[in-house]
Amino acid sequence: MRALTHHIQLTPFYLYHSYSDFKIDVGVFAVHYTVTLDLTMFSFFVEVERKFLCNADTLKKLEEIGAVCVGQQQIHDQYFDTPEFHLTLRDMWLRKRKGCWELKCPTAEAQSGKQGEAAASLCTRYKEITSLPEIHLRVKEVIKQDRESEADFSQEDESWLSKLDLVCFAEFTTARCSFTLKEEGVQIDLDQADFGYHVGEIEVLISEGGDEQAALEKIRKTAEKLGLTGDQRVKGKMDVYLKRNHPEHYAKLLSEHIL
Ligand code: V4E
Repeated sequence: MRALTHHIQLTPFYLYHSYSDFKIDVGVFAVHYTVTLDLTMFSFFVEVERKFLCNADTLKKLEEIGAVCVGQQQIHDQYFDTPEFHLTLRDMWLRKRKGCWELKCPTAEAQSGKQGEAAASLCTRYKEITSLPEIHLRVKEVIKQDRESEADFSQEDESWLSKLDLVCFAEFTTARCSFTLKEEGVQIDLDQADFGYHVGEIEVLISEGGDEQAALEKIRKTAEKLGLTGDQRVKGKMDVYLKRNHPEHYAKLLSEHIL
């Protein structure tokens, strides 16, 4: 995820981590000290997003409202879960994208079931975590494996996956065109998945605890400019992929109101 990835990956903190006792050993140049680690110490970005259906007019509309194309890319995603769906049944989405690990988790507000006004209910909010040690900690917490799962957390070493019984359940490639609006912080992506689904998303990134109302308002205004009139949430790529390829997994997520 664009700015987010860079921000977190450039944080010069993680020289060595040990999670077995929830301690982190931070060695920065000549200084060495140990601090107690818990999840409240991490700060995250939250992606507020509204998906929409694209049609023949979408590109023209984007041009009319002054959206600027900032790039095109092919995105190959692999999603992982246990055979019992420990992660996805908690609305946690672990994926490998461009060789990097990402975990999307619901925000505290989403978990408490708080519903907003109609426009807000068309949007999703997910924390995006890109630090592999943080991802491992959260995944391990959910899977609650008895087995020890220490790993060296390099992007290349994937032994932690099998230790946590994680397998790839979805894999697809998306052709994405990204646009920005003058209004700062709004990105619009037009996605064409290789299994034939075309979907757009209006997205604003905020820091955790940031101004969600402002983000929702930017999304509402952008949707209005694009002439989006639907009052139903639009399905994401995973929804369509699972329905077609893994109907049992899909049915389970539907029955638990995850999708
Ligand atoms: C959060 C989530 C999933 C993970 C993928 O999220 P998504 O926003 O679809 O990813 P992508 O690649 O389109 O965007 P990027 O991350 O690059 O910005 S799969 C299912 N969910 C939950 C979910 C949901 N319940 N409803 C909607 C409308 N979207 C996602």
